[in-house]
Amino acid sequence: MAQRKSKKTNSNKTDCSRTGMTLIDLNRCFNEHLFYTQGRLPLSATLNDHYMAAAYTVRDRLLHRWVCTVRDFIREGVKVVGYLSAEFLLGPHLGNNMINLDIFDEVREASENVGRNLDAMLDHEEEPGLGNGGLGRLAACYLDSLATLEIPAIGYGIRYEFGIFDQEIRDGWQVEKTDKWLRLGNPWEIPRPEVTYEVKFGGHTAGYCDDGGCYRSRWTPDRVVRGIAYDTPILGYKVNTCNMLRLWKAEAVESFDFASFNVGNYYGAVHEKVYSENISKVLYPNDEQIQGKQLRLEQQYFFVSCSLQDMIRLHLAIGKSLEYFHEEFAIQLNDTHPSVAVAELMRLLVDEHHMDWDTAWHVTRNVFGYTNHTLLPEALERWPLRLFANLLPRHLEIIFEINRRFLDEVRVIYPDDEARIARLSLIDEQGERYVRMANLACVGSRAINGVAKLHTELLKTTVLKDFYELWPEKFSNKTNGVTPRRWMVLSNPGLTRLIRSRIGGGWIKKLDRLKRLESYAGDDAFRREWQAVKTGNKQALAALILERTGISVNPDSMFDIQVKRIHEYKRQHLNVLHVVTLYNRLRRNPGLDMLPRTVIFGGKAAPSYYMAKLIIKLINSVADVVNHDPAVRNRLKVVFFPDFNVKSAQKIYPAADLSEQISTAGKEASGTGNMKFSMNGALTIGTLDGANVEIREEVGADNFFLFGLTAEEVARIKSEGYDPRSIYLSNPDLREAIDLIGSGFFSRGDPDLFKPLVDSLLYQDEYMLLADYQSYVDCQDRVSEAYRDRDRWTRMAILNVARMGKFSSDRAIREYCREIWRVSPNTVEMEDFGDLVR
Ligand code: 4GP
Repeated sequence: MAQRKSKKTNSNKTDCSRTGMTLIDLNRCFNEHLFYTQGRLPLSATLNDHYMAAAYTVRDRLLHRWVCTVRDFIREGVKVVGYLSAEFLLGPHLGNNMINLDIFDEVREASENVGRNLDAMLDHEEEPGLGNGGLGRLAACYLDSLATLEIPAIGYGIRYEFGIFDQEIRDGWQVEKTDKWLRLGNPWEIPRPEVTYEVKFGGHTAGYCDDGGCYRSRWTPDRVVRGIAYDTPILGYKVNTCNMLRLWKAEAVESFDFASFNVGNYYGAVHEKVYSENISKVLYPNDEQIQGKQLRLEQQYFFVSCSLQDMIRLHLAIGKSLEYFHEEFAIQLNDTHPSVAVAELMRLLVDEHHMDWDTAWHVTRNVFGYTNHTLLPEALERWPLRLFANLLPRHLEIIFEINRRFLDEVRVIYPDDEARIARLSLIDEQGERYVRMANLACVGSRAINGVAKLHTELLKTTVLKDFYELWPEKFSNKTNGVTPRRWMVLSNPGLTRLIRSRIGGGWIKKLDRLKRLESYAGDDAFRREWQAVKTGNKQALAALILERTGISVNPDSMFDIQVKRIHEYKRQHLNVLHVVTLYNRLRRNPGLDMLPRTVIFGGKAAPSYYMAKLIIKLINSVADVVNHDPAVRNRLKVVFFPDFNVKSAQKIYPAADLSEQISTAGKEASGTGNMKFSMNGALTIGTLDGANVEIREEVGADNFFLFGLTAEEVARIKSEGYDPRSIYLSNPDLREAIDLIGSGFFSRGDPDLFKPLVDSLLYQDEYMLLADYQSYVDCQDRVSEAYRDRDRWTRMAILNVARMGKFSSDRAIREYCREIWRVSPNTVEMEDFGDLVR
């Protein structure tokens, strides 16, 4: 055993409890942490003590690799990726790190040796929910792939004290609860009180002449906040590269205002502390109400400024001049949230490091890349000019100067095209003036990308059309991907074992190798084993559903699942219309031979998004009626799984038979849940939207249930005048479903409850549910038909998994590295630090 383990890693020591990888080392380390870190004897240790001891045991191994990685950062002078993101939706660390260290079985044994079940410990971990959904989870997958591909990288973000709210369901409604993820401590982070930067806000600017006679601007702020670094190690899969995620916590520069304190004003004295700490207090749910929230802009500027100051410090530490900053760092802007970085880097270079404007602009324009994640107009950030000027007066001056120079260039290319110039301007001047963050990101970056082929094409022809016409060479597509480590190996151990038994484990790093599974699709024995794995996963989910909701579901029914944020464009209510249609069929014909289905929903609604919350209430109301109607006889069950997050997602994706990806074509930028479902052997029912298009291309049209209008058709019908009411009037099944909802049947006789939803469908139907209804229902009938032939279904599922290679985040990161960041891997050699680590 010891022999085998020492081969697995570069750490060939077998006698070191802090770095060794044998069961003996791990056992010893675990007990030491229980005793010396938690201060417990095994007999008195709680589940939390055991979890902490396991976490520290694993963390010791990460830190060993981290130290070696950092040593290379400095020694090699390698180019580093700085990934700036306001969100990192990491999910629990323990299991993932055990997978990446390849010590899962050993830690399981070590925990059993102290009488603790590993699953209970994994379950105990609070996940850092530092993100809303897709964009934040993508950032987490990308960190995993960067480390796995041995690319030196630092993720930069905010250490929110409260992450995305916890969702409870009360009387069918969503209720938001504060996410207190730090309550029991966080063993995965290392505070760095010595790595701090000051961030200024407000005040005014004044011009002055420096010693060399140069005109400069001096910013006198009215408030200064300190950012403190908290580092989380991010280890790659079976490599020694351990990158870091550096999150900033805001603190007051002086915790107490002694002047106030001395005159007895205690509350006045702590005011600044409380005020400053607010900045990293809470993650904003991505809500329409965000626009105009000063604290949100403060958060963005706060983490961007700390991160850029940190990168500049690291750059100067290796003895290089700042003129070469863009050769040592590639900085990615994860959406527009960090795009104030363009102005801040200019400020740091010009004002603080006294670089001339042109050189600074050259560096800035060459260091940034910008990823756009959404076409929804309400999500395109813009800040009222007044608010921006009050908070960041110097940055506004810089933005004006960038804009002046930029528009001069544009005028040369498009003389007299004032309309185009107005559209390209960094400042929106129609009515109240705004700073347009997407425009700032485009002007300040050397590369701009969308996140799926269709999305990138739509970017070029709609929201960023003018920029595309100006700089076509800056644009490229980088279709999203997800990490198979978390989303297959960790979430679906049964499937992983089965796949390994046939084609080995090479696919975990080279997902294309799953192709080799294709030849097993026709193998009876393999298909049976495959079905057994799926059934096991469904039984586990059924148990969890019972525990969380009290609803008992039948694992032999088809698990038809839609989990994602609740939004009208994602059309959870189209799924509900299908459920009601099935229910109507059963009411009409109680003896109907219907394929039993369990329709499972999950997802959070932004707290101020009324329609999304009403959709949750509708799902629960329909569930209540359908699940209790004896006439249904368990042929249809509806579940709303509360508090969908990374942890529960790991149990949900592997249990799905059918994946619902039913957004209005042209609205979902990419989607990544669609990839996770498919990798776990679910078949997709979907529209030609986002990455669905490419998933279908890969798995083959025969293995994908397609329905609905295309993005082009959506646009055309809209422009010709869309009339949802005429569809309602001409389709009896649709009318029956909508009328049943409108009648109060699902709302204890109250016809008003769902009226806003019904009216919005009948009179606007912005997301064209009615136009796609019949096509969706027909497609669902084909799904049921296909599922009845279990062998055929399983064959299709195997082919789906076999052909998902493209959707590994490793592929996506390789493309970013090659085409945007121009960085290459650096193999980290382990070093035995002698007595230092014994
Ligand atoms: C999401 C997009 O809605 C989703 O389609 C995409 O897969 C994901 O980003 C990652 O690229 N956008 C957001 C957001 O999460 O906040 O805009």
